[in-house]
Amino acid sequence: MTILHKTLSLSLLLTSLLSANGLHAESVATKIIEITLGDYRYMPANILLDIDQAVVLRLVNVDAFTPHNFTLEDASDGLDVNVDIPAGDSVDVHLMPLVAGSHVFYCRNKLWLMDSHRDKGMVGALTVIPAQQASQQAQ
Ligand SMILES: [Cu+2]
Repeated sequence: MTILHKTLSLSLLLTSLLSANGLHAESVATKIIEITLGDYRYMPANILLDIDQAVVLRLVNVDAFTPHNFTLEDASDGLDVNVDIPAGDSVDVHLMPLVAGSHVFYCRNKLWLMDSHRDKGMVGALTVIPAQQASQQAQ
């Protein structure tokens, strides 16, 4: 293959990549995952995130009187969250998962002399999928 051919195919490749990006601009926008908090549960309780993909967790507390919380402790890979969600309110949490792996999240609320919300079942798992697995999933 001559240099001219190589340059030409490279520029064609770039053009098609750029136009593909243009077409998919909407889907590349930050993904929003809605998690409902209520009745001492997270729904869904198992969250899958793609590595290096910014995401918004929209935490919606549907309980009328009970405040909840979302705690995820892993400062090493940018997943360090501790937010309170008042009854009937919602909070957006922006995450950028940088390391593949699985993490537990839970509600740290507890009334005096009562079981903690975590003990009542308010716990879930957030799993960050490596890039290779994520692209296989998309196919
Ligand atoms: Cu709670």
